[in-house]
Amino acid sequence: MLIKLAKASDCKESEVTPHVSYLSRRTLLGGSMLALAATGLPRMAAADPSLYSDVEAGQAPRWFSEKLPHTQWQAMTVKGEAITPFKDATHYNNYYEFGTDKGDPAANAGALKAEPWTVLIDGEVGKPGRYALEDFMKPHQLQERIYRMRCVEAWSMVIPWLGFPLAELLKQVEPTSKAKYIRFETLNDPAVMPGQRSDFALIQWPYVEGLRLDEAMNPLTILAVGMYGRELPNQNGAPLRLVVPWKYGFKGVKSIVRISLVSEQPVTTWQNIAPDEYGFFANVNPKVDHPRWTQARERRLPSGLFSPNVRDTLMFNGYEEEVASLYAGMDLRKNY
Ligand SMILES: Nc1nc2c(c(=O)[nH]1)N[C@H]1C(S)=C(S)[C@@H](COP(=O)(O)O)O[C@H]1N2
Ligand SMILES: [Mo]
Repeated sequence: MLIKLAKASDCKESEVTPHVSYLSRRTLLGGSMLALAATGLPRMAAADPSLYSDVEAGQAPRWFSEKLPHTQWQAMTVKGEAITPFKDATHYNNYYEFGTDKGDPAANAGALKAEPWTVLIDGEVGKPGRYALEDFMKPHQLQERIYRMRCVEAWSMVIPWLGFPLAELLKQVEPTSKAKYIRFETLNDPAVMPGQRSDFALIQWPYVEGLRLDEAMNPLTILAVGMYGRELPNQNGAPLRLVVPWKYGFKGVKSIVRISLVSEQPVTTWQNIAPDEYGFFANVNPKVDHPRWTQARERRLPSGLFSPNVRDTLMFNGYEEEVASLYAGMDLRKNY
C-alpha cells in the first residue's frame, strides 16, 4: 500500500485537544454538562524473540506461559510500517482510571492485580457464567496480530498484539436471537484506580464500550491478553482488553471484567460524555473530522518536534477491504 507523507505542518500536536483537555474545559465551563481470517493462514514459525528486543520482561501467569509456545505468530501484519518501540507503546497511554497524563498509566498501574482475574459473561446468552481467566482462555490458541492503532487524538502506533478472535468466544457462549450488541466493562476498583476516586467526576465509572454484533464477529476483532510476545503490561489493559483496529482507540476497552450480550445499543463512556464528538461507531475516517481538528492525518509515534512523523490517515485505518461491507448503506457522517 502506498502511503503519501503529509506535510509536517498539517498535524501539529498543539492543534489537537486530548480527551482530557476537553473534560477540564467542560469543568471550567461549569461542570454541569456532563484481511483476512487468520484461521485460513498457514501457521508461521515462531517469531524470533529478539524481534522485540527492547521489551521489558513481565511476570506472566502460568496459563499464559503455557500457551505462548503454541502461538500462531504474525497471523496478521502491517506491511512496510515499523512496529512502534515497546517503550512508546507502554509509556504513552490513555487509561484514565490511572490518571490523565500520558505517563500516568505506566507510573500508577502497577497496583492493579491482574492475577487472579474473573470475567462475567451475562445477558442474552445461552451459557452465562463467571469464569476464572485461565478457564476463560482454555479453548483459545493465541495469535499474533500486528495492527495499526489510531487514537481519536490523531496519534497512532503499530502494535503486535497477542489474542484470539472475539468471534470464537461468542460462538462458545451462544448468543440468543435477542442479542444485537455486545457491551464491555472495565474493572471498577477505586482503591487501586486513583482516577476513580478523584473528583474527576465527568466519567461515570466503570468505563464501558460496545460493538454491534456483526462488528464483534468480524475476524479482525480480538480480545488481547498480550503484546510484544509477552503478557499485557497493566497500563495497556492487563489482563484482558478489546482491540478493534479499524476504530478509534477509545473503543479498545481495557482490563475487562464483564462481557454482556444485549438487545439495545449500549451507552458507551465517551459517547455519554460528548455525544457530538465521540460516536458509538467511532470508525477511523479521514473524511469525517472531529469538530475541533482534522482526522485526515496522524502523528505516528515516536514523533518529535523535529521528526513529527506525520502520515495520512487511511479509511477504516487501512482495513477497508475487511470491514467496509459492515457499513454498506450507512451514512458515515451521521453514524460517526
Ligand atoms: N478502561 C479504559 N480503557 C481505555 C481507555 C481508558 O481511559 N480506560 N482509554 C482508551 C483510549 S482513548 C485509547 S487511545 C486506548 C489506548 O490504548 P494503549 O494505552 O494501550 O495504547 O485505550 C482505550 N481504552
Ligand atoms: Mo484515544
